[in-house]
Amino acid sequence: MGVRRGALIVLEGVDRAGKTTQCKRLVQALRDSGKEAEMMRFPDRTTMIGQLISSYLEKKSNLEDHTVHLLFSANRWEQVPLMKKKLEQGISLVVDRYAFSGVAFTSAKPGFSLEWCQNPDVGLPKPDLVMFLQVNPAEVAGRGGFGDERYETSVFQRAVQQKFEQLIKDPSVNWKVIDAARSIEDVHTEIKTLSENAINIAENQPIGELWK
Ligand code: NYM
Repeated sequence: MGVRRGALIVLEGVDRAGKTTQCKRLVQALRDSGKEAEMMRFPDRTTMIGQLISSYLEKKSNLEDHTVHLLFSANRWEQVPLMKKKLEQGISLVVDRYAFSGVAFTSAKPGFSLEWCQNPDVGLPKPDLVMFLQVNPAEVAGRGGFGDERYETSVFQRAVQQKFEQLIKDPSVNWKVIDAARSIEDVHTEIKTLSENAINIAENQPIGELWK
């Protein structure tokens, strides 16, 4: 038998929910227990498409709303060959944001349906597990203020939160809602347990296609 594939594990949530901290902790914990794991993040600001996105987020340039949505999607698609290669080599990928952020952020703008926003990402490698780090704005107020990037206002983040709540209802995706208002350690323990289970199950399954 060939190598057992790695699992595609995604962390999602509004800004300041603790995704990046938890992704790093999870990769370290998986490695400590002898599993191969790597972190990825979207947007990946290092590519040419990623640089266009980064300049938009930093408000150094303006892009039309549909256009930037498609760039975020293209920024995922350009990593697909590498993602598949790593998964097939048995490396689990821990991903900080994925297509769900793409849909939640664009559909929070006026005039965008969930369906239109999902379409460009249909067929991406399907995550084996998507953990939604749930916080309410009052609970994270003590985590420091928003930065200066686009979308970093409490009004917009509330709209994004509502869109995530709609996406979580989709039973074709393996969503787990995590209470991220707890301590970093408690949240980590739950995420680690869920991820280890997902890795064990994914080993024997083909990589799925998202929203297809
Ligand atoms: N974002 C992220 C989108 O609008 N669409 C997407 O597809 C993705 C992946 O980019 N506010 C938004 C959410 C964030 C911003 O993310 C940058 P980060 O994790 O702060 O670098």
